Amino acid sequence: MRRTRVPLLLIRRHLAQAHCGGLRTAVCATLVALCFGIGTGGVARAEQTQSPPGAEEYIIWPSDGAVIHGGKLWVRMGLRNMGVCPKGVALPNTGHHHLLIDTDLPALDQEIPSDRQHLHFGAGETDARIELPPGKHTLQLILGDHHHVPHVPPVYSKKITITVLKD
Ligand SMILES: [Cu+2]
Repeated sequence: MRRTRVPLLLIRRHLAQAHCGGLRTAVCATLVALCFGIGTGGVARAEQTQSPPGAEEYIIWPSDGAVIHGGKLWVRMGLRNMGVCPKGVALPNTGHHHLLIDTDLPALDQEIPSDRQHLHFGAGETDARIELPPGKHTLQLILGDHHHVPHVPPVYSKKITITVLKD
């Protein structure tokens, strides 16, 4: 199990399983796509999951430049032209959210780290309650596949900066 405890940051998570249900019929397509991928791509790429054209990951809330009083906030995670599925579910055009806090993008061809700066939402959550200490912080989202590896091409949001005020 790769999950790291994040007692300070993570208070509450919400599920969004509805996104996943309609995609189950596409399991056969996944297998076909994998077979084609292995035959046509390089080694590294063949093992990574493709993302569809137009896939877009974005932070709904907070907005860039937001000032948060007290440090507790909801992060709302948005995804266009793909679906959110729990970790381990290998359906086409799906993945799960990862929130990057005060860090740059991870390696795009490897499993996303799991620590206080790389939060995995492997149950398919699309929002999370976090708490940050006073100061400036950056937030960024990146989608990972069923193995927690970014897609090809990678699907990530803009990095935003927020300010937490102590009060
Ligand atoms: Cu993950």
